[in-house]
Amino acid sequence: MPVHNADIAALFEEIADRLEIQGANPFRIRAYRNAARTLGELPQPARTLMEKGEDLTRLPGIGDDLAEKIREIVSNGRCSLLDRLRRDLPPAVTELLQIPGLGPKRVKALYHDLEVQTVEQLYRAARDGRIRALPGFGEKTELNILQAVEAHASQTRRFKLAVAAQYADALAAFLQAVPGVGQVTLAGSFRRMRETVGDLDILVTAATGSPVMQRFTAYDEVAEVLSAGSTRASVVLKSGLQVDLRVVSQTSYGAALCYFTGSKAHNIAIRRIAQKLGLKVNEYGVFRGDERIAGEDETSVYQSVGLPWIPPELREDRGEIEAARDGRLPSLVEFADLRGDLHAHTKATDGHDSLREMALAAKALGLEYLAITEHSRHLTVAHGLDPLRLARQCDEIDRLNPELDGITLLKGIEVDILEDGSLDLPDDVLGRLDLVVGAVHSQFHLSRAKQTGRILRAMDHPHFTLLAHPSGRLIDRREPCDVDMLRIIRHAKDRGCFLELNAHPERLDLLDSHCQMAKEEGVLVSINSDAHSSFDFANLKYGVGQARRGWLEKDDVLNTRPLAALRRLLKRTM
Ligand code: DGT
Ligand code: CA
Ligand code: CA
Repeated sequence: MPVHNADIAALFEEIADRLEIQGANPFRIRAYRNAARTLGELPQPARTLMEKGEDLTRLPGIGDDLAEKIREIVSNGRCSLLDRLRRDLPPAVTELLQIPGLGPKRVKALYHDLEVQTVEQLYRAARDGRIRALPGFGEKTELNILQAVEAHASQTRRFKLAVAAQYADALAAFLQAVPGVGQVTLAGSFRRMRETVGDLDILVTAATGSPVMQRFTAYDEVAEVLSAGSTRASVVLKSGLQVDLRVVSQTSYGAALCYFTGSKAHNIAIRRIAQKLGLKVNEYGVFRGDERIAGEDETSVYQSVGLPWIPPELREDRGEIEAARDGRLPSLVEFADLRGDLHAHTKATDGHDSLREMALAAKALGLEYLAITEHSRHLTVAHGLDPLRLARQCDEIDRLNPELDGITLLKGIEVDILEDGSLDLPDDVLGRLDLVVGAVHSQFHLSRAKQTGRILRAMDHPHFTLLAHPSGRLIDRREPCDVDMLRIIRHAKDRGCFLELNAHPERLDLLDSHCQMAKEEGVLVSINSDAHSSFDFANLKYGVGQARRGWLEKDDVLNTRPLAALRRLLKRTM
């Protein structure tokens, strides 16, 4: 059975949850949570690393003990520690932790005093007024629980793109190997590179008699088959991710791909144009009366309504159809256009690899420069650099560069923007660097006026180059800061500085709509990995996806510039 990184992460999360309910040592709990994050965000499967003989303890937050647990999970699909913990408390109990307001202590009390094990039992206990009597709960808490359970039930879970990709890649490879299967294509929001996906939509072509449906529903990771017919089936994987599969004929492949790529709003807009032309568009083709006039490939479908092919990332009915009609479609940036990366960490702070290891990994991806931008001292949890340690790193980079072939390290810093808009390091220290990346890492809840003013003031510093993860949002975990992004972008324009599109799967920040705004205002965007280990450069592809959703072209992206041209642009601020 293929064990995905996301599955290992889920097991570690569950261990942490259970330890927390047991009241275990907080450091031990945090170690499992950190390990879960590391695994969840790791672009390469842990299994592949193991097979290549890589040392797992090189991963952030993974020591000998956790490495051993990863090996155990990958080999056996289970973890003996978790099995033991599950004997102490039934499996569903951890689900209760998902309810806002219920921490481990309360979950423990609900289980021991009321035998509440599931969300449903929790709902009934609250509705029947049995919870208010528990010590430390009360009537108000009971009401809050009731409301929280109702809100929880109406929430549909979405998967981060990078997490969905782990399941999608494995499943696509599995389907591709089924006898008689021709093409296998991921459609839906996954193909449009949305930052999260609700479910996977897979299209396959298959020869008559191909067992693709039987194999699909019998896939090892399927937890539940929702429906299964001769041309369509839906399943839920053990991870909770739903997958819809369609078998389509070669003649309607393009029409089906258009239809199931969506978005729904885009499809509706296309159908409206078709109607005006007296045509009917559906997932089987484009028809004039009974005659099929297009549908074998996507280009023929668009052509039949008088449009050029539109890249999937643009298909949101946000102006792409008008742009296509007027011949104004952007020529979107591609991964191969990237010449460098302007945001990365090493083990000098909270990263995991050395300068040389990071440089070689970036070079292996085809990059010609990499900026090292450690945290500054204010970020104590990351062991941020003070002026002395920064100076030492600069010396080290100067020594290392002549030894490196085909890649150049740039000297930078990810300096904290303090609450009043000042920077965490003095101007003369920043002046020695090739670039200064400024970042908000604290006080996320300032008022719109204060938060915006703070960032504008930071940009006024003579050496400020690039605003890191401009909205500060973490997908599913933290809302974007309340800022006036248009003002920030215009200020960047005035000051000659740039905005980052942070490609970390949890961030994907700049948001796509703000990419468009930056493009319109003429501010360049830098697609950066924010790599904390040599594996993380692989995340750049999700950053490119987000940039494409934001209509960015090669010339709109700072780090598509060759090094010499980049240096000229950086000079304006240094
Ligand atoms: P998701 O799964 O929520 O992340 O988003 P999508 O876009 O993948 O949506 P999904 O899986 O419900 O459907 C896949 C595609 O199928 C969708 O992008 C467009 C197409 N589709 C689904 N329902 C309809 C519909 O009622 N009308 C039209 N025109 N297209 C639809
Ligand atoms: Ca979908
Ligand atoms: Ca679907």
